[in-house]
Amino acid sequence: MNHNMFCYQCQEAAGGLGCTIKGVCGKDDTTAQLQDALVYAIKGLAATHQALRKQGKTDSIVGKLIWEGLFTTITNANFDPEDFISRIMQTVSYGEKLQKEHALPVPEFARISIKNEEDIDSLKKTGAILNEKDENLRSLKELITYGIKGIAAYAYHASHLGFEDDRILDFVEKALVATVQLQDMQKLVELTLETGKHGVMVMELLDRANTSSFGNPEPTHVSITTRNHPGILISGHDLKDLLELLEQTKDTGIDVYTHSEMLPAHYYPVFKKYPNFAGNYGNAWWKQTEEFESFRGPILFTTNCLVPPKESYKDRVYTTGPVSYPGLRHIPADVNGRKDFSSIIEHAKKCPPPLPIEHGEIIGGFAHATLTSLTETILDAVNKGLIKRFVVMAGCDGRMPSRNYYTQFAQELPSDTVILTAGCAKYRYNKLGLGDIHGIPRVLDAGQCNDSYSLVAAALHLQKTLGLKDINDLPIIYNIAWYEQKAVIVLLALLSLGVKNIRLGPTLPAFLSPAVLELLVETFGITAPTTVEEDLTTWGLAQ
Ligand code: SF4
Ligand code: SF3
Repeated sequence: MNHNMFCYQCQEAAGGLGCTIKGVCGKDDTTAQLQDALVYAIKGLAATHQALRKQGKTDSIVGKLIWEGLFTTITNANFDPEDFISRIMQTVSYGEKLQKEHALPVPEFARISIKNEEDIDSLKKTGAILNEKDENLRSLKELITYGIKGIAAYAYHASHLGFEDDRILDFVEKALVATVQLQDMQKLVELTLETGKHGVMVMELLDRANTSSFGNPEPTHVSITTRNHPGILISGHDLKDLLELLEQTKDTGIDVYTHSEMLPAHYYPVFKKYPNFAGNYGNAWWKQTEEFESFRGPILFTTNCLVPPKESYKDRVYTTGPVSYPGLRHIPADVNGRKDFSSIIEHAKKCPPPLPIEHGEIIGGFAHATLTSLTETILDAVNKGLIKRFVVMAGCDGRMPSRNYYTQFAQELPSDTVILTAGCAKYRYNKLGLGDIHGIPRVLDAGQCNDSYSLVAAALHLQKTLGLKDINDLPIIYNIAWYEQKAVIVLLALLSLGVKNIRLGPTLPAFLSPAVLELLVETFGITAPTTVEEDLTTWGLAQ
């Protein structure tokens, strides 16, 4: 079959198979093909850097090109064909320069050269996912590539804060090359687990970067009401961008609100110092087309998830970093990495204050430091039979109606269960008022999707404290929601830590071929959720 495009990297892949005409996310075929071309060019650069490493040298620009380049190809980050063309040119020419300067012997696939539009067209064809005809090899290669996109996003944030680990980059380069060269199922399976291990490493690195820059998250009540000044809404995951925005707005009379995955910023001590850090506005990413209209002020996207904007508020949306969309204004970093947000601030001054859509507050800030400090209280509650089970419901949210499952599941859990969450999945149940158990909230939010690692770190601590042999012996079950590729690396990280019997939904990834899925079911017990009643019964939680 001839396709204009083929993409099956996210949970909303058309028909549960793949988007072939236009993405459900709004990505058009040209952008999809350019993303494939960029990923392929990055694989070539990875091979080039591996050759340089063999000469005992490294190049500091390569990591930046790999991390940011792959990040732009994550679902809902970048919809801008012009931006992709310039990234492809930059990646290819940097590879060529290194190859020439160091006379590097690189594999044939890494000898890419772009002189005109035809060369870009031919790279689009070479990079097309369906070029790998064997569906199982393709499945594993894409599983690894998507996991690496997740690693790239987290490594990008860590390096933004000055934290890097060359072991992660070295592995990623090798794995990217393997996705082009390797045709061995068993080796690709091993590489998938290795990818998960490096997912744990990168999340640890980012955790260190965040906590040393902004302090340890602490239990915090976050306002979801609005104030009476003009505001700027900041979305995405980049905490450094937020810090710069707060610094630049602090004496301007402009309030700053968080949106979606930026909510957990309120839990960090450093951001709390800003009186104009007003609260959180709205819900998970997919509701933005309704909620941005009533915000009435400018909105800054630092990373995914951007939904193609409506005309009614398009002129108020700004992008930065890996995010770009045709017609939206982009704030670049200067040579020192600093960003000038004055144009957004001036824009905000001309806007009316946001209209409230909700009232009250929500609580979060239960990352590993807090959870670890609560170990005794938690164990006491477990021993007294007040808490019977912890349910990890971390991950992403999405617009499919089937995700109501998660709201219903949370609602119907018995009152002696505690939900551990991270990522935007929490918006399905964090405003239900599920109460607390002797002061321990029944929804413990650790933070962003990358902070899912925090939940596992806390689980490992509990395992050690209780002297249990296996992490699966803890009274913890996993009912995880996924959407984009950062969730893929979170999943692979959990698997590499030995977590079994994860339910992954609302539907399993389209990129898992039947044989690869069977392998995951046999080895790790991964299944899709069924119905709330059936799943609660299976877990012995039906009331
Ligand atoms: Fe389709 Fe998801 Fe790919 Fe967008 S990212 S084109 S929705 S599979
Ligand atoms: Fe959400 Fe886009 Fe994944 Fe970071 S913001 S969890 S979907």
